[in-house]
Amino acid sequence: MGRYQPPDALAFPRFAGIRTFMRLPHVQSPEGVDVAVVGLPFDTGATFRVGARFGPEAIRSASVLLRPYHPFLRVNLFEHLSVVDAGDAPVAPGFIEDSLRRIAEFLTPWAAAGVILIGLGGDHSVLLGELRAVAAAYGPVALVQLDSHPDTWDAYFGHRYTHGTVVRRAIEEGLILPQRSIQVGLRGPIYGPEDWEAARALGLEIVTAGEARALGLEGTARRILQRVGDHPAFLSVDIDFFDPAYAPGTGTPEVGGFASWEGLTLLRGLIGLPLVGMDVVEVLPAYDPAGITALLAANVVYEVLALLAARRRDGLPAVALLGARPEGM
Ligand SMILES: [Mn+2]
Repeated sequence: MGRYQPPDALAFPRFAGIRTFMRLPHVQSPEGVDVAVVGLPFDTGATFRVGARFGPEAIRSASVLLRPYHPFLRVNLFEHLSVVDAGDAPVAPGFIEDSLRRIAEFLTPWAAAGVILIGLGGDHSVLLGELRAVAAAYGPVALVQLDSHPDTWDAYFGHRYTHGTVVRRAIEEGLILPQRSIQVGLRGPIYGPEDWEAARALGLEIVTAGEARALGLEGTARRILQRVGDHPAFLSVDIDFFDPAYAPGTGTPEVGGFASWEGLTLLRGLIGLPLVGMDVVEVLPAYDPAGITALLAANVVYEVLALLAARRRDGLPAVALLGARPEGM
């Protein structure tokens, strides 16, 4: 079993204990850790509703319901992985560029130690902080983005750092490789065709929600796996990928999205993806009175932990850090 894992829920019930993610140990050093869950409680990069700063707290609270075995991938998460909750990254509320720097600084030693990062947002702008830390460790990564929006605007009200510009900034900073990256789930009213054309012009592959439905969940998963190949990948799940009927608690909801089971099934299809990090962002508890959005977000993380555990179980190697990889990878 992994060095760090949750307490046995049949000896100490799930509703008891301190609310870390899945009641994992709160550990602040990367030694002996395979995967670290980190809260990113920043939300003033949002262009519409704010309040996602309370997302990590809500996701942690919902996550205690999760159990350790994944019946479809037939894997016990903690038999293969040592997982911790590293707490929250420090942020400066209202000051996005400073917060992104603080997030990157907080995450850098974890990424540099080869720990796989799982970020709990926070609005989508936090992705830039995560990618700075991850790219410093692995070089530019393949971004797999499940989202109803491409987040590739150049500016919003003349400002370059918001949750709607984060992917363009990441490309400009050389943190992701557009030719290995893919965005799935785009839909909804947009300001003009340029909103999506800009993402394609940056070299990203786009699979709109309609195209994903036509491809089917398996076909869409195959497209993602083909696009990434064996390149180190970061998976970013904006909870607005899901239909607001399933995820109402979010900043910029778009109807016509995916059901919970569709998204979870798509994630399961990504088995083998060489992940070095992931996040689930834009969970806004104030608009989530029944807690279903936070519960879904916790289950998204569970699916990814299962993918990581299955990769270990199947004997696939950990993704090598930058200095340890042959050139060109
Ligand atoms: Mn987004």
